[in-house]
Amino acid sequence: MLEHLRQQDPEVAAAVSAELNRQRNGLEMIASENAVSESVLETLGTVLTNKYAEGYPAKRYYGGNEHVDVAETLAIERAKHLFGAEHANVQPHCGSQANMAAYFALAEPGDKIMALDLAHGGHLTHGSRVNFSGKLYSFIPYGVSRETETLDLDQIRELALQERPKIILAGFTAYPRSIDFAEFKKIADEVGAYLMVDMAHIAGLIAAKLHPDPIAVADVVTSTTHKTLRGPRGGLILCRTEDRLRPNNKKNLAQRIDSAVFPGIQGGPLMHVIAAKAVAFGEALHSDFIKYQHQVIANAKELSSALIEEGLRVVSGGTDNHLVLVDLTPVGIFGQEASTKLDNVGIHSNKNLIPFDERKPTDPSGLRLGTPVLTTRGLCEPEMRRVASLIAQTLKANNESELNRIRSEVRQLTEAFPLYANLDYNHDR
Ligand code: DSN
Repeated sequence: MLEHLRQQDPEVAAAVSAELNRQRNGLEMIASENAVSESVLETLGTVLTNKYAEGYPAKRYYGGNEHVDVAETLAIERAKHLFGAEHANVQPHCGSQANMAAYFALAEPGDKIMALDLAHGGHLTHGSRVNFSGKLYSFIPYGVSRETETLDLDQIRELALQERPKIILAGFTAYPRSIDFAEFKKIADEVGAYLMVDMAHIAGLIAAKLHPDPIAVADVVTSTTHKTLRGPRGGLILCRTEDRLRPNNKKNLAQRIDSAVFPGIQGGPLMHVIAAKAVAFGEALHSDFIKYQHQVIANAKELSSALIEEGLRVVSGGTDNHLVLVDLTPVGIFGQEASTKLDNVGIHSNKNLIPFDERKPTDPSGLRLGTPVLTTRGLCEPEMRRVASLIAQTLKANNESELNRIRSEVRQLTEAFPLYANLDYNHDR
């Protein structure tokens, strides 16, 4: 494979091949990553990348779109079916653009939006001052309770009553507990706000009906397609057709979302990615996908319990989803050193702020660990215990021979659960 690339551009080919080896030989525990199927990979490398298709199926600005229209319509229909949504826009290039389009459709610059503080598990596009969201809108951050480290819906309600935001945003990047979207909806209704949900991290769990459903209650749901959903890197927006708060608006909600994406933010959609989204949504409609998501959660729970037994503190005492947020303080090490040490033995994670962290984001007190990729490779609960032990040993290790031994145990585990066994980027097939 890659025969043309290897001949024409050996430097790029070498980087691609080295990345395949890195993914194969390491334990990928970044909670927002996954490993797509070979069908998704194949679709990404097709001639659909050549096509300009500004507009939407059957309403394009260029000719020759009859085949990409089929791919985009499949993606839209499968997304709607998978999530029970009235309307789907599959064009956002990424989650940030999905969120930007949702804000543009629901609010005006300067309007108030309530969202979880980044330091408590929110996202950059949920109002960070260095992001477009924080520059264009007036974000009111809410937090988790200091005692339980979980959302305090009473406090959120009080804040909403006081601030009367245009949008209440739920859905987070480092929150290990399930989210009661129906309660958020009650608060939104009480204050006359739109409810927006960013389900990027938990979209796969929602598709498998293993997490409370936001689609039934929210006005707009944004997502990425590459996390637990296990599709290509990209964004997705689901929404109601009608605007329940402003039914007399000239354009309905679905139309406003579509025009916010194109021509509002983006030009030509990435048709190879949209076709790959269709493939991934098709895979997610299969019963195997539900089994996979069950195992993702079971693995995260096992990992969490085993890490606690190893002496680490787990934020909120456990997990309901695919991720575990670890407080490293009990082992006397911080996020930067911990993630570097783990990278060196082949366990990839990310340093993360924990709620009420007194340290800075570049070297916080926590580590975020996720199970989507390991579960895709076939690791189950017994292996989670072994992984937890390897993590704890690495964090406590203080000499190179110990780290070498751990590195070789990681390698044994990755060889027992191969990834992309049929891909060979170094030889012709
Ligand atoms: N950067 C992603 C994450 O890791 O959670 C969110 O966009």
